Amino acid sequence: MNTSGSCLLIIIVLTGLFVIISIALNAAILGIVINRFDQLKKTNDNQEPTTMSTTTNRILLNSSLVEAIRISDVMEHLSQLYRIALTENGTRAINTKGFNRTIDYIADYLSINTNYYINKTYFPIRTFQLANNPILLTSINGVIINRTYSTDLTKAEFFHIQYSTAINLTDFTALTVIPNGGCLDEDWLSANPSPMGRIVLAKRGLCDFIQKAAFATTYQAKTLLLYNDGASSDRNNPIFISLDRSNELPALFLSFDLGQELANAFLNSTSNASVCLIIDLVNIPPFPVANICADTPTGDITQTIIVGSHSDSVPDGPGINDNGSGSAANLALAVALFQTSIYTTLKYRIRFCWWGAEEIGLIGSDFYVKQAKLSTIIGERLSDNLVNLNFDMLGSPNYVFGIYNGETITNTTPENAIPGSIKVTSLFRDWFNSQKLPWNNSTLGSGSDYAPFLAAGVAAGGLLSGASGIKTKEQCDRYALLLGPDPYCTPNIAQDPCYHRSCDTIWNINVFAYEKMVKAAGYVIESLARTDNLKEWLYPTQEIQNLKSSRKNKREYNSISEYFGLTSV
Ligand SMILES: *[C@@H]1O[C@H](CO)[C@@H](O)[C@H](O)[C@H]1NC(C)=O
Ligand SMILES: *[C@@H]1O[C@H](CO)[C@@H](O)[C@H](O)[C@H]1NC(C)=O
Ligand SMILES: *[C@@H]1O[C@H](CO)[C@@H](O)[C@H](O)[C@H]1NC(C)=O
Ligand SMILES: *[C@@H]1O[C@H](CO)[C@@H](O)[C@H](O)[C@H]1NC(C)=O
Ligand SMILES: *[C@@H]1O[C@H](CO)[C@@H](O)[C@H](O)[C@H]1NC(C)=O
Ligand SMILES: *[C@@H]1O[C@H](CO)[C@@H](O)[C@H](O)[C@H]1NC(C)=O
Ligand SMILES: *[C@@H]1O[C@H](CO)[C@@H](O)[C@H](O)[C@H]1NC(C)=O
Ligand SMILES: *[C@@H]1O[C@H](CO)[C@@H](O)[C@H](O)[C@H]1NC(C)=O
Ligand SMILES: *[C@@H]1O[C@H](CO)[C@@H](O)[C@H](O)[C@H]1NC(C)=O
Ligand SMILES: *[C@@H]1O[C@H](CO)[C@@H](O)[C@H](O)[C@H]1NC(C)=O
Ligand SMILES: CC(=O)N[C@H]1CO[C@H](CO)[C@@H](O)[C@@H]1O
Ligand SMILES: [Zn+2]
Repeated sequence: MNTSGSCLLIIIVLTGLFVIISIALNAAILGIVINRFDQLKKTNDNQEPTTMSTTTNRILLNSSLVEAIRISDVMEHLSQLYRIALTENGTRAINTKGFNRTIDYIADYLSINTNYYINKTYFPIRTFQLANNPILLTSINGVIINRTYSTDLTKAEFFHIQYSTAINLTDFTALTVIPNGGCLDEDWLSANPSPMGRIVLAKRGLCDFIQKAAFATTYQAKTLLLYNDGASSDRNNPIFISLDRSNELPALFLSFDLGQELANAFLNSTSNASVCLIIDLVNIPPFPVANICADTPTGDITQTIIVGSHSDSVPDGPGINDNGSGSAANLALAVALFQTSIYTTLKYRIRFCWWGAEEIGLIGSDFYVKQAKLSTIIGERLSDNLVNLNFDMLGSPNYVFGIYNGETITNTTPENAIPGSIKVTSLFRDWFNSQKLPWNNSTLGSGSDYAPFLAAGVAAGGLLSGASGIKTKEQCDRYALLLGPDPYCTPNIAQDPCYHRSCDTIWNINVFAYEKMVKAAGYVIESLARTDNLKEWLYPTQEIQNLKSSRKNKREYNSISEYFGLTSV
């Protein structure tokens, strides 16, 4: 008997059934969701575009990419992402099979349907978990004290620091106090004895903790003890801080009193201060996460337009609007650009990227920017990246047509990035105005993968249809002026009530809004790519010079958390 033969038959039948069911499911989902919003597509042609601030007036009326992009293709990709989440325990979060299958789907689809260069880059993600409470013993003039660790920081003499590494130092080891808080090389060079191999003690202030840790690493300290500065009554207790995920030093945070006691003992030539400590962590090996980028094979590799979205969801849900909607749009745009051969006529390289691990802190895009800063390979250097467009959530059910506003860039952003970001903002506004569509400003802050680019001085822009922000009555009314009454516009609830929840499914997409957003994205990509001297347009030397002289000089940021100031000074 040929069991393998009958088994094969069953597999064929089952596969066939699955394909039929899949197609039917897709069609049903598409049909229902599209129908639901069809009735809303009644743009009033007599309506004048509202006076919504300045634009570039540079409309590319025959944008081929806008014409080529099909919302049905975008929805098909979104259905595939939803199906992946359904079969993988309802999530596409990093370190799950749902995430791996998401990036495989994107990479496979691109390699079958385009001739783009596809690059999957893995990077490790560290997690941090204490196995036991840390222990800190101090010895001052031979008096040994077991210091108090407590999650009640008003009682604690010291506290752990997130992303500290583990250490088991059971011999008393001498201290070196770093003068002036350790924010400059000269502080570390003048410290005596030299910090190398010793436990260093640095006071809060003058620069942020991540910078102090970076110096401690550079000067090869064994462990970093930070302590509060007592500058006011709320600066006595230890505080909870986080270092970079890439931090390689053991570190603890001490109260002002304890830090002061150790520092005084160190500075007193007749006395002696040393410590021993144990930081015991759960040993979770770093797990790999990937970014995928796909490059058009033509176009100047030293002038690249980066079109990004993130590929992961939160653990709690399938992440179809957040941020599957950005990923699916990005994929459909990439393939449409290829299939129409538009890419061959563009002067610049377009690089489509799907960043991993956005949801836990923009890790994938930050990794990309860090690598670019280090790279000397032509085409991979930071300077080869002209602009970043970010498409995160595009189909929020109670949507706004949100355009990242270059004027809202944080004042920690290097000046280089500012004029270009404002121009990109205008391009998006041009499109919405020309289509007689309303739009809203959205903050270009720290919420998504554009942030590492901005922090590195690369111009950025993009779209956001709304997350937990509330849609106002005024907004509904204002949108209705241009779009006609919308029965789905619900005032006083979130723009995406399913944001970061399990109900962020294929039903959570407003297809009408989604289509407009995807077309706006297509318009801006093509418009930028057809700009004659894009570099000069985005980085006008004189304007940047003027900005520089009018603002106080901004420094380079070593990490995204430093840029955001997550680690207070
Ligand atoms: C349409 O776009 C093409 C390609 O950019 C351009 O050469 C042509 O002049 C444009 N036509 C019109 C009518 O704008
Ligand atoms: C599925 O998710 C539930 C709840 O989030 C979790 O407890 C369970 O371990 C997950 N199962 C798998 C196979 O990942
Ligand atoms: C995802 O893929 C990576 C790389 O192939 C692999 O190391 C990892 O174990 C996979 N994760 C899961 C949860 O399957
Ligand atoms: C792939 O990306 C990595 C990281 O950005 C880069 O180092 C490498 O050169 C890229 N490879 C190709 C073939 O582009
Ligand atoms: C210090 O205190 C901790 C917690 O109270 C305790 O677990 C540890 O054994 C003590 N160590 C010494 C050397 O006394
Ligand atoms: C620390 O090292 C000592 C011996 O050097 C060992 O007895 C102890 O179990 C270690 N503790 C931890 C938490 O690893
Ligand atoms: C300080 O410690 C060193 C070694 O730990 C020791 O030799 C020295 O006598 C101590 N000095 C005082 C004043 O306790
Ligand atoms: C320095 O330490 C010695 C020995 O512990 C102590 O007697 C003296 O008061 C200390 N001096 C100062 C200025 O704290
Ligand atoms: C959004 O834009 C509309 C104009 O379309 C304006 O009336 C409304 O105040 C804006 N809402 C917010 C929250 O900015
Ligand atoms: C968007 O913000 C700009 C200022 O940056 C303002 O001039 C404009 O009126 C705002 N537009 C809307 C629709 O809120
Ligand atoms: C831009 C946006 O809102 N999208 C969400 C996608 O995921 C990131 C992480 O949650 C959120 O911060 C963004 O808000
Ligand atoms: Zn999210």
